[in-house]
Amino acid sequence: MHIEVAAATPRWGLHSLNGILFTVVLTTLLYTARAQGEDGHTQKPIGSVDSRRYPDLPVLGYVTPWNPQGTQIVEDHRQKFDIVSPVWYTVHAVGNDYEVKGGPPNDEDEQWYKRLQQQSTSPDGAELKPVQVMPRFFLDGWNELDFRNIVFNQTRWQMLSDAVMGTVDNMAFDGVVFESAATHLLHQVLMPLSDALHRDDKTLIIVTHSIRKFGEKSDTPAGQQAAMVESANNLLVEALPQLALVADFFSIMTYDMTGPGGRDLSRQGIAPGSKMDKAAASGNMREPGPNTSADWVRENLITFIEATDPTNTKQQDFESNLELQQASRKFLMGAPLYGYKYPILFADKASGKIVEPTPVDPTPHHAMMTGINAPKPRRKLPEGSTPFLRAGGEPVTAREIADVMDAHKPEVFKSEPEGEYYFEYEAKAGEGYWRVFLPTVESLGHVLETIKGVVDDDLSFTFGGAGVAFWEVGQSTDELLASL
Ligand SMILES: *[C@@H]1O[C@H](CO)[C@@H](O)[C@H](O)[C@H]1NC(C)=O
Ligand SMILES: CC(=O)N[C@H]1CO[C@H](CO)[C@@H](O)[C@@H]1O
Repeated sequence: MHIEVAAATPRWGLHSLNGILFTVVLTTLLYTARAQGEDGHTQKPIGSVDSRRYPDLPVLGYVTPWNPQGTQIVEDHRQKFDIVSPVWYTVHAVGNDYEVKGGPPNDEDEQWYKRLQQQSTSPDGAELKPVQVMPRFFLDGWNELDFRNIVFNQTRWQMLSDAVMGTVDNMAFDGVVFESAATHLLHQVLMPLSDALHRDDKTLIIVTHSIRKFGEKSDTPAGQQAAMVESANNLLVEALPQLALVADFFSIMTYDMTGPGGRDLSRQGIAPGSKMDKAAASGNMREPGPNTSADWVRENLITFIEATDPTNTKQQDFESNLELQQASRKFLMGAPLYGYKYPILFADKASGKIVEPTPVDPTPHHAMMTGINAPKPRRKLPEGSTPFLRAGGEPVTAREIADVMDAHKPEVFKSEPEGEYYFEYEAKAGEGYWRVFLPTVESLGHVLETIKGVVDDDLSFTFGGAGVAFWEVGQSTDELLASL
Protein backbone atom coordinates (compact mmCIF):
# COMPACT_ATOMS: atom_id res chain seq x y z
CA MET A 1 0.00 0.00 0.00
CA HIS A 2 2.76 2.41 0.88
CA ILE A 3 4.59 1.72 -2.31
CA GLU A 4 1.49 2.70 -4.24
CA VAL A 5 1.42 5.98 -2.39
CA ALA A 6 5.08 6.50 -3.09
CA ALA A 7 4.76 5.79 -6.78
CA ALA A 8 1.87 8.18 -7.12
CA THR A 9 3.54 11.05 -5.33
CA PRO A 10 5.74 12.30 -8.16
CA ARG A 11 2.75 12.91 -10.37
CA TRP A 12 1.23 15.48 -8.08
CA GLY A 13 2.67 18.94 -7.90
CA LEU A 14 2.15 20.46 -4.51
CA HIS A 15 0.15 23.21 -6.17
CA SER A 16 -2.49 20.86 -7.46
CA LEU A 17 -2.58 19.11 -4.15
CA ASN A 18 -3.28 20.74 -0.88
CA GLY A 19 -0.44 20.70 1.59
CA ILE A 20 -2.48 19.06 4.26
CA LEU A 21 -3.35 16.01 2.27
CA PHE A 22 0.27 15.75 1.26
CA THR A 23 1.30 15.90 4.88
CA VAL A 24 -0.84 12.91 5.59
CA VAL A 25 0.66 11.00 2.67
CA LEU A 26 4.19 11.72 3.78
CA THR A 27 3.45 11.03 7.39
CA THR A 28 2.01 7.67 6.47
CA LEU A 29 5.03 6.94 4.34
CA LEU A 30 7.58 7.79 6.97
CA TYR A 31 5.51 6.59 9.87
CA THR A 32 5.18 3.10 8.52
CA ALA A 33 8.89 2.93 8.00
CA ARG A 34 9.49 3.88 11.58
CA ALA A 35 7.05 1.41 12.96
CA GLN A 36 8.79 -1.34 11.03
CA GLY A 37 12.17 -0.30 12.38
CA GLU A 38 10.88 -0.54 15.92
CA ASP A 39 9.63 -4.05 15.93
CA GLY A 40 12.53 -5.56 14.08
CA HIS A 41 12.98 -6.51 10.48
CA THR A 42 11.90 -10.08 10.39
CA GLN A 43 8.56 -9.58 8.66
CA LYS A 44 10.26 -8.59 5.40
CA PRO A 45 11.26 -11.31 2.97
CA ILE A 46 14.95 -11.10 2.21
CA GLY A 47 15.59 -9.60 -1.18
CA SER A 48 11.97 -9.11 -2.14
CA VAL A 49 11.91 -8.53 -5.85
CA ASP A 50 11.00 -4.95 -6.49
CA SER A 51 12.58 -3.94 -9.74
CA ARG A 52 14.53 -0.77 -10.39
CA ARG A 53 13.08 2.29 -12.00
CA TYR A 54 16.41 3.08 -13.68
CA PRO A 55 18.01 -0.30 -14.37
CA ASP A 56 20.85 1.18 -16.46
CA LEU A 57 22.20 3.42 -13.74
CA PRO A 58 24.79 1.77 -11.48
CA VAL A 59 23.93 2.22 -7.81
CA LEU A 60 26.36 2.47 -4.91
CA GLY A 61 24.98 2.45 -1.38
CA TYR A 62 26.99 3.53 1.64
CA VAL A 63 26.36 1.87 5.00
CA THR A 64 27.77 3.23 8.25
CA PRO A 65 28.10 1.75 11.74
CA TRP A 66 26.28 4.84 13.09
CA ASN A 67 23.01 3.78 11.50
CA PRO A 68 23.38 0.01 11.65
CA GLN A 69 19.86 -0.68 10.37
CA GLY A 70 21.34 0.10 6.94
CA THR A 71 22.70 -3.45 6.66
CA GLN A 72 19.21 -4.91 6.90
CA ILE A 73 17.72 -2.38 4.50
CA VAL A 74 20.44 -3.22 1.96
CA GLU A 75 19.79 -6.92 2.30
CA ASP A 76 16.03 -6.47 1.96
CA HIS A 77 16.60 -4.50 -1.25
CA ARG A 78 19.84 -6.01 -2.47
CA GLN A 79 18.81 -6.04 -6.11
CA LYS A 80 18.66 -2.23 -5.93
CA PHE A 81 22.45 -2.08 -5.49
CA ASP A 82 25.44 -2.94 -7.64
CA ILE A 83 28.00 -1.89 -5.08
CA VAL A 84 27.73 -1.55 -1.33
CA SER A 85 30.34 0.38 0.60
CA PRO A 86 30.45 -0.21 4.34
CA VAL A 87 32.22 2.73 6.00
CA TRP A 88 34.57 0.59 8.07
CA TYR A 89 38.24 1.42 7.61
CA THR A 90 40.63 4.23 8.43
CA VAL A 91 44.26 4.48 7.36
CA HIS A 92 46.71 6.14 9.72
CA ALA A 93 50.21 7.47 9.18
CA VAL A 94 52.08 5.99 12.12
CA GLY A 95 55.79 6.71 12.32
CA ASN A 96 57.28 5.50 9.05
CA ASP A 97 54.41 3.20 8.21
CA TYR A 98 50.71 3.07 7.33
CA GLU A 99 48.23 1.22 9.46
CA VAL A 100 44.71 0.17 8.56
CA LYS A 101 42.23 0.15 11.43
CA GLY A 102 38.61 -0.94 11.63
CA GLY A 103 36.58 -3.72 10.09
CA PRO A 104 33.11 -5.20 10.36
CA PRO A 105 31.83 -4.10 13.80
CA ASN A 106 30.68 -7.64 14.64
CA ASP A 107 30.30 -11.17 13.32
CA GLU A 108 26.86 -10.51 11.89
CA ASP A 109 28.26 -7.71 9.75
CA GLU A 110 30.93 -10.05 8.47
CA GLN A 111 28.36 -12.70 7.55
CA TRP A 112 26.18 -9.97 6.03
CA TYR A 113 28.77 -8.77 3.55
CA LYS A 114 29.73 -12.33 2.61
CA ARG A 115 26.07 -13.14 1.94
CA LEU A 116 25.81 -10.09 -0.31
CA GLN A 117 28.80 -11.30 -2.34
CA GLN A 118 27.05 -14.58 -3.07
CA GLN A 119 24.42 -15.14 -5.67
CA SER A 120 21.14 -15.83 -3.94
CA THR A 121 17.50 -16.61 -4.53
CA SER A 122 14.57 -14.63 -3.26
CA PRO A 123 11.68 -16.44 -1.50
CA ASP A 124 9.64 -16.19 -4.72
CA GLY A 125 12.39 -17.92 -6.69
CA ALA A 126 13.95 -14.93 -8.44
CA GLU A 127 17.69 -15.00 -8.91
CA LEU A 128 19.58 -12.32 -7.00
CA LYS A 129 22.96 -11.44 -8.44
CA PRO A 130 25.97 -10.90 -6.18
CA VAL A 131 26.47 -7.40 -4.83
CA GLN A 132 30.03 -6.04 -4.94
CA VAL A 133 31.32 -5.07 -1.52
CA MET A 134 33.90 -2.30 -1.48
CA PRO A 135 34.48 -0.76 1.91
CA ARG A 136 35.51 2.83 2.34
CA PHE A 137 39.12 3.51 3.39
CA PHE A 138 39.61 7.01 4.77
CA LEU A 139 43.00 8.61 5.46
CA ASP A 140 42.24 9.59 9.02
CA GLY A 141 44.06 12.30 10.97
CA TRP A 142 46.52 13.05 8.18
CA ASN A 143 48.16 16.43 8.47
CA GLU A 144 49.94 18.45 5.82
CA LEU A 145 53.25 16.77 6.59
CA ASP A 146 51.76 13.28 6.21
CA PHE A 147 50.51 14.21 2.75
CA ARG A 148 53.78 15.89 1.81
CA ASN A 149 55.77 12.83 2.95
CA ILE A 150 53.89 10.51 0.66
CA VAL A 151 53.49 12.64 -2.46
CA PHE A 152 57.19 12.57 -3.43
CA ASN A 153 58.17 9.19 -2.02
CA GLN A 154 57.46 6.17 -4.22
CA THR A 155 58.41 3.76 -1.47
CA ARG A 156 55.50 5.15 0.49
CA TRP A 157 53.06 4.85 -2.41
CA GLN A 158 53.78 1.15 -2.35
CA MET A 159 53.52 0.97 1.44
CA LEU A 160 50.08 2.56 1.35
CA SER A 161 48.98 0.16 -1.37
CA ASP A 162 50.31 -2.83 0.57
CA ALA A 163 48.53 -1.76 3.75
CA VAL A 164 45.17 -1.42 2.01
CA MET A 165 45.61 -4.51 -0.17
CA GLY A 166 46.45 -6.56 2.92
CA THR A 167 42.93 -5.96 4.17
CA VAL A 168 41.28 -6.29 0.76
CA ASP A 169 42.89 -9.70 0.13
CA ASN A 170 42.35 -10.94 3.63
CA MET A 171 38.65 -10.13 3.59
CA ALA A 172 38.10 -10.90 -0.11
CA PHE A 173 36.53 -7.53 -0.87
CA ASP A 174 35.69 -6.60 -4.45
CA GLY A 175 37.39 -3.24 -4.36
CA VAL A 176 38.10 -0.07 -2.45
CA VAL A 177 36.35 3.24 -1.98
CA PHE A 178 39.17 5.68 -1.27
CA GLU A 179 38.65 8.98 0.52
CA SER A 180 41.00 11.59 1.93
CA ALA A 181 41.10 15.30 2.62
CA ALA A 182 43.59 15.96 -0.19
CA THR A 183 42.90 13.39 -2.89
CA HIS A 184 43.60 15.98 -5.59
CA LEU A 185 47.30 15.56 -4.71
CA LEU A 186 47.31 11.78 -4.83
CA HIS A 187 46.94 10.61 -8.43
CA GLN A 188 50.48 9.24 -8.54
CA VAL A 189 50.32 7.99 -4.97
CA LEU A 190 47.32 5.87 -5.94
CA MET A 191 48.95 4.22 -8.97
CA PRO A 192 50.33 1.16 -7.13
CA LEU A 193 47.01 0.61 -5.35
CA SER A 194 45.10 0.99 -8.60
CA ASP A 195 47.44 -1.48 -10.36
CA ALA A 196 47.24 -4.00 -7.53
CA LEU A 197 43.45 -3.88 -7.54
CA HIS A 198 43.22 -4.14 -11.32
CA ARG A 199 45.58 -7.12 -11.41
CA ASP A 200 42.98 -8.96 -9.31
CA ASP A 201 40.02 -7.63 -11.32
CA LYS A 202 39.02 -5.42 -8.44
CA THR A 203 37.76 -1.87 -8.54
CA LEU A 204 39.01 1.50 -7.28
CA ILE A 205 36.43 4.16 -6.50
CA ILE A 206 37.68 7.62 -5.63
CA VAL A 207 35.56 9.92 -3.51
CA THR A 208 35.68 13.61 -4.36
CA HIS A 209 33.87 16.62 -3.05
CA SER A 210 31.47 18.32 -5.39
CA ILE A 211 31.87 21.48 -7.38
CA ARG A 212 30.22 23.93 -5.01
CA LYS A 213 28.50 27.15 -5.83
CA PHE A 214 30.12 30.21 -4.36
CA GLY A 215 29.07 33.80 -3.82
CA GLU A 216 31.02 36.96 -4.42
CA LYS A 217 34.62 37.15 -3.29
CA SER A 218 35.46 40.00 -0.94
CA ASP A 219 37.17 40.82 2.35
CA THR A 220 34.20 39.80 4.47
CA PRO A 221 34.23 36.32 6.05
CA ALA A 222 31.57 35.24 3.56
CA GLY A 223 33.63 36.64 0.69
CA GLN A 224 36.71 34.78 1.89
CA GLN A 225 34.66 31.63 2.17
CA ALA A 226 33.58 32.12 -1.45
CA ALA A 227 37.23 32.41 -2.51
CA MET A 228 38.06 29.18 -0.69
CA VAL A 229 35.21 27.33 -2.37
CA GLU A 230 36.34 28.59 -5.75
CA SER A 231 39.90 27.48 -5.18
CA ALA A 232 38.80 24.04 -3.92
CA ASN A 233 36.70 23.71 -7.10
CA ASN A 234 39.69 24.59 -9.27
CA LEU A 235 42.10 22.22 -7.52
CA LEU A 236 39.67 19.38 -8.02
CA VAL A 237 38.91 20.09 -11.68
CA GLU A 238 42.64 20.36 -12.45
CA ALA A 239 43.34 17.02 -10.75
CA LEU A 240 40.52 15.12 -12.44
CA PRO A 241 42.24 14.15 -15.72
CA GLN A 242 45.00 12.39 -13.80
CA LEU A 243 42.77 10.89 -11.14
CA ALA A 244 40.70 9.46 -13.98
CA LEU A 245 43.74 7.41 -14.98
CA VAL A 246 43.70 5.44 -11.72
CA ALA A 247 39.99 5.35 -10.79
CA ASP A 248 37.26 3.12 -12.18
CA PHE A 249 34.52 5.22 -10.61
CA PHE A 250 34.25 8.57 -8.94
CA SER A 251 31.84 8.92 -6.04
CA ILE A 252 30.97 12.60 -6.02
CA MET A 253 29.55 14.18 -2.90
CA THR A 254 26.72 16.06 -4.50
CA TYR A 255 24.75 16.19 -1.29
CA ASP A 256 26.28 19.14 0.42
CA MET A 257 24.92 21.87 -1.81
CA THR A 258 23.89 24.15 1.02
CA GLY A 259 25.87 22.84 3.96
CA PRO A 260 25.40 23.41 7.68
CA GLY A 261 26.13 27.14 7.27
CA GLY A 262 23.17 27.64 4.96
CA ARG A 263 23.45 29.83 1.89
CA ASP A 264 23.46 33.56 1.17
CA LEU A 265 20.06 35.02 1.89
CA SER A 266 18.18 35.71 -1.30
CA ARG A 267 17.81 39.48 -1.70
CA GLN A 268 14.65 39.16 -3.70
CA GLY A 269 11.87 41.29 -2.23
CA ILE A 270 14.14 42.94 0.31
CA ALA A 271 14.10 46.75 0.17
CA PRO A 272 17.27 47.72 -1.74
CA GLY A 273 19.77 49.58 0.43
CA SER A 274 18.01 48.62 3.64
CA LYS A 275 19.97 47.31 6.59
CA MET A 276 18.79 43.81 5.80
CA ASP A 277 19.76 44.18 2.16
CA LYS A 278 23.28 45.15 3.22
CA ALA A 279 23.53 42.27 5.66
CA ALA A 280 22.40 39.89 2.93
CA ALA A 281 24.82 41.39 0.40
CA SER A 282 27.76 40.97 2.76
CA GLY A 283 26.85 37.35 3.37
CA ASN A 284 26.13 38.00 7.03
CA MET A 285 22.60 36.72 6.80
CA ARG A 286 22.17 33.12 5.78
CA GLU A 287 19.11 31.16 4.88
CA PRO A 288 18.44 27.42 5.00
CA GLY A 289 18.55 25.58 1.70
CA PRO A 290 17.94 22.16 0.25
CA ASN A 291 20.66 19.53 0.41
CA THR A 292 20.78 18.90 -3.28
CA SER A 293 19.02 19.76 -6.49
CA ALA A 294 18.78 17.94 -9.76
CA ASP A 295 20.17 20.91 -11.71
CA TRP A 296 23.15 21.16 -9.47
CA VAL A 297 23.79 17.42 -9.87
CA ARG A 298 23.62 17.86 -13.64
CA GLU A 299 26.10 20.77 -13.57
CA ASN A 300 28.48 18.68 -11.51
CA LEU A 301 28.21 15.67 -13.78
CA ILE A 302 28.87 17.72 -16.91
CA THR A 303 31.88 19.39 -15.26
CA PHE A 304 33.30 15.99 -14.34
CA ILE A 305 32.70 14.54 -17.80
CA GLU A 306 34.32 17.50 -19.51
CA ALA A 307 37.27 17.65 -17.15
CA THR A 308 38.10 13.99 -17.79
CA ASP A 309 37.38 14.00 -21.51
CA PRO A 310 40.68 12.86 -23.05
CA THR A 311 40.23 15.07 -26.11
CA ASN A 312 39.92 18.08 -23.83
CA THR A 313 42.88 17.47 -21.58
CA LYS A 314 45.98 19.54 -21.95
CA GLN A 315 48.29 16.64 -21.17
CA GLN A 316 49.02 15.30 -24.62
CA ASP A 317 51.35 12.59 -23.36
CA PHE A 318 48.68 10.02 -22.55
CA GLU A 319 48.90 6.76 -24.44
CA SER A 320 45.81 6.19 -26.55
CA ASN A 321 44.77 3.08 -24.60
CA LEU A 322 45.01 5.18 -21.47
CA GLU A 323 42.72 7.68 -23.10
CA LEU A 324 40.25 4.94 -23.72
CA GLN A 325 40.50 3.75 -20.15
CA GLN A 326 39.98 7.29 -19.02
CA ALA A 327 36.94 7.70 -21.20
CA SER A 328 35.37 4.67 -19.59
CA ARG A 329 35.31 6.21 -16.10
CA LYS A 330 31.98 6.28 -14.42
CA PHE A 331 30.58 8.98 -12.22
CA LEU A 332 28.42 8.10 -9.26
CA MET A 333 26.53 11.19 -8.24
CA GLY A 334 25.87 11.44 -4.53
CA ALA A 335 22.26 11.67 -3.42
CA PRO A 336 21.23 12.19 0.20
CA LEU A 337 18.89 9.77 1.91
CA TYR A 338 18.74 11.98 4.98
CA GLY A 339 17.11 15.28 5.77
CA TYR A 340 18.53 18.43 7.18
CA LYS A 341 17.23 20.70 9.89
CA TYR A 342 18.06 24.34 10.40
CA PRO A 343 17.22 26.54 13.39
CA ILE A 344 15.59 29.67 11.97
CA LEU A 345 14.19 33.08 12.78
CA PHE A 346 11.93 35.12 10.54
CA ALA A 347 12.57 38.68 9.42
CA ASP A 348 10.35 41.14 7.66
CA LYS A 349 11.92 41.84 4.28
CA ALA A 350 11.01 45.52 4.22
CA SER A 351 11.97 46.57 7.74
CA GLY A 352 14.51 43.86 8.56
CA LYS A 353 12.76 43.38 11.93
CA ILE A 354 12.31 39.96 13.43
CA VAL A 355 8.73 38.79 13.17
CA GLU A 356 6.82 36.02 14.90
CA PRO A 357 4.55 33.65 13.02
CA THR A 358 0.93 34.13 14.06
CA PRO A 359 -1.48 31.34 14.98
CA VAL A 360 -4.05 30.46 12.35
CA ASP A 361 -7.10 28.30 12.32
CA PRO A 362 -5.58 25.14 10.90
CA THR A 363 -8.14 23.69 8.57
CA PRO A 364 -11.52 25.30 8.31
CA HIS A 365 -12.11 23.54 4.97
CA HIS A 366 -10.87 20.14 6.11
CA ALA A 367 -13.19 19.48 8.94
CA MET A 368 -13.48 15.87 7.82
CA MET A 369 -9.94 15.11 8.95
CA THR A 370 -10.22 14.10 12.54
CA GLY A 371 -8.45 11.91 15.00
CA ILE A 372 -4.80 11.08 14.60
CA ASN A 373 -4.58 12.52 11.10
CA ALA A 374 -6.08 15.89 12.02
CA PRO A 375 -3.58 18.68 11.44
CA LYS A 376 -2.45 20.44 14.59
CA PRO A 377 -3.08 24.17 14.95
CA ARG A 378 -0.22 25.88 13.22
CA ARG A 379 1.23 29.29 12.76
CA LYS A 380 1.49 31.29 9.61
CA LEU A 381 4.23 33.65 8.56
CA PRO A 382 3.28 37.28 8.07
CA GLU A 383 3.38 38.34 4.40
CA GLY A 384 6.76 39.54 3.16
CA SER A 385 8.90 37.76 5.72
CA THR A 386 11.79 35.40 5.16
CA PRO A 387 13.54 32.82 7.31
CA PHE A 388 17.21 33.14 8.19
CA LEU A 389 19.55 30.95 10.21
CA ARG A 390 20.05 31.52 13.90
CA ALA A 391 22.72 28.79 14.00
CA GLY A 392 24.15 26.01 11.85
CA GLY A 393 22.05 23.16 10.51
CA GLU A 394 22.40 19.45 11.18
CA PRO A 395 21.47 16.22 9.37
CA VAL A 396 18.43 14.21 10.46
CA THR A 397 17.46 10.67 9.57
CA ALA A 398 14.17 9.75 7.93
CA ARG A 399 13.12 8.12 11.18
CA GLU A 400 13.69 11.28 13.20
CA ILE A 401 11.73 13.20 10.58
CA ALA A 402 8.90 10.71 10.93
CA ASP A 403 8.83 11.36 14.68
CA VAL A 404 8.71 15.10 14.20
CA MET A 405 5.97 14.88 11.59
CA ASP A 406 4.05 12.60 13.83
CA ALA A 407 4.24 14.98 16.75
CA HIS A 408 3.72 18.26 14.90
CA LYS A 409 1.74 17.37 11.79
CA PRO A 410 3.32 20.21 9.88
CA GLU A 411 2.33 21.47 6.48
CA VAL A 412 4.85 20.42 3.82
CA PHE A 413 6.03 22.81 1.10
CA LYS A 414 8.10 22.41 -2.01
CA SER A 415 11.15 24.59 -2.51
CA GLU A 416 11.42 25.99 -6.01
CA PRO A 417 13.32 25.56 -8.21
CA GLU A 418 15.18 22.76 -6.40
CA GLY A 419 12.10 20.62 -5.95
CA GLU A 420 13.01 19.53 -2.41
CA TYR A 421 10.35 19.40 0.27
CA TYR A 422 10.48 21.13 3.60
CA PHE A 423 8.36 21.97 6.59
CA GLU A 424 8.71 24.10 9.68
CA TYR A 425 7.98 23.33 13.27
CA GLU A 426 8.54 24.64 16.75
CA ALA A 427 9.67 21.92 19.14
CA LYS A 428 8.17 23.75 22.13
CA ALA A 429 6.38 27.08 22.14
CA GLY A 430 8.94 29.86 22.52
CA GLU A 431 11.96 27.64 21.76
CA GLY A 432 12.29 28.76 18.19
CA TYR A 433 11.50 27.31 14.80
CA TRP A 434 13.25 24.72 12.70
CA ARG A 435 13.05 24.25 8.98
CA VAL A 436 13.47 20.64 7.92
CA PHE A 437 14.36 19.55 4.40
CA LEU A 438 13.43 15.96 3.74
CA PRO A 439 14.32 13.46 1.04
CA THR A 440 11.29 12.26 -0.87
CA VAL A 441 10.58 9.78 -3.59
CA GLU A 442 9.93 12.70 -5.90
CA SER A 443 13.15 14.63 -5.24
CA LEU A 444 15.30 11.49 -5.52
CA GLY A 445 13.46 10.40 -8.64
CA HIS A 446 14.18 13.78 -10.16
CA VAL A 447 17.91 13.39 -9.49
CA LEU A 448 17.96 9.90 -11.05
CA GLU A 449 16.01 11.14 -14.06
CA THR A 450 18.51 13.96 -14.51
CA ILE A 451 21.49 11.61 -14.40
CA LYS A 452 19.81 9.36 -16.92
CA GLY A 453 19.15 12.39 -19.10
CA VAL A 454 22.86 13.24 -19.22
CA VAL A 455 23.84 9.63 -19.89
CA ASP A 456 21.37 9.35 -22.75
CA ASP A 457 22.30 12.70 -24.20
CA ASP A 458 24.16 12.64 -27.45
CA LEU A 459 27.30 14.17 -26.02
CA SER A 460 30.09 15.11 -28.40
CA PHE A 461 32.51 13.01 -26.39
CA THR A 462 32.27 9.54 -24.99
CA PHE A 463 32.38 8.56 -21.40
CA GLY A 464 31.73 5.41 -19.47
CA GLY A 465 28.50 6.44 -17.87
CA ALA A 466 27.04 7.66 -14.64
CA GLY A 467 24.97 6.42 -11.77
CA VAL A 468 24.14 7.28 -8.22
CA ALA A 469 25.79 6.95 -4.80
CA PHE A 470 23.40 7.01 -1.85
CA TRP A 471 24.62 8.47 1.42
CA GLU A 472 23.60 6.57 3.42
CA VAL A 473 21.24 3.67 3.50
CA GLY A 474 20.82 3.51 7.28
CA GLN A 475 19.29 6.99 7.30
CA SER A 476 16.66 6.03 4.81
CA THR A 477 13.48 4.01 4.97
CA ASP A 478 12.28 0.89 3.22
CA GLU A 479 9.71 2.94 1.33
CA LEU A 480 12.24 5.36 -0.06
CA LEU A 481 14.45 2.55 -1.33
CA ALA A 482 11.60 0.46 -2.64
CA SER A 483 10.60 3.34 -4.90
CA LEU A 484 13.97 3.80 -6.59
C1 LIG B 1 60.67 7.36 1.74
O1 LIG B 1 59.95 6.69 2.74
C2 LIG B 1 60.64 5.62 3.35
C3 LIG B 1 59.70 4.92 4.28
O2 LIG B 1 59.21 5.78 5.25
C4 LIG B 1 61.89 6.15 4.04
O3 LIG B 1 62.61 5.10 4.63
C5 LIG B 1 62.75 6.90 3.04
O4 LIG B 1 63.83 7.51 3.70
C6 LIG B 1 61.92 7.95 2.32
N1 LIG B 1 62.73 8.54 1.26
C7 LIG B 1 62.93 9.82 1.16
C8 LIG B 1 63.72 10.27 -0.02
O5 LIG B 1 62.51 10.65 1.94
C1 LIG C 1 21.64 20.84 3.62
C2 LIG C 1 23.05 20.56 3.34
O1 LIG C 1 23.51 20.91 2.32
N1 LIG C 1 23.72 19.92 4.25
C3 LIG C 1 24.49 18.74 4.29
C4 LIG C 1 24.20 17.75 3.23
O2 LIG C 1 24.96 16.60 3.48
C5 LIG C 1 26.34 16.65 3.76
C6 LIG C 1 26.86 15.28 4.13
O3 LIG C 1 26.36 14.84 5.34
C7 LIG C 1 26.62 17.66 4.83
O4 LIG C 1 28.01 17.79 5.02
C8 LIG C 1 25.99 18.95 4.40
O5 LIG C 1 26.32 19.92 5.28
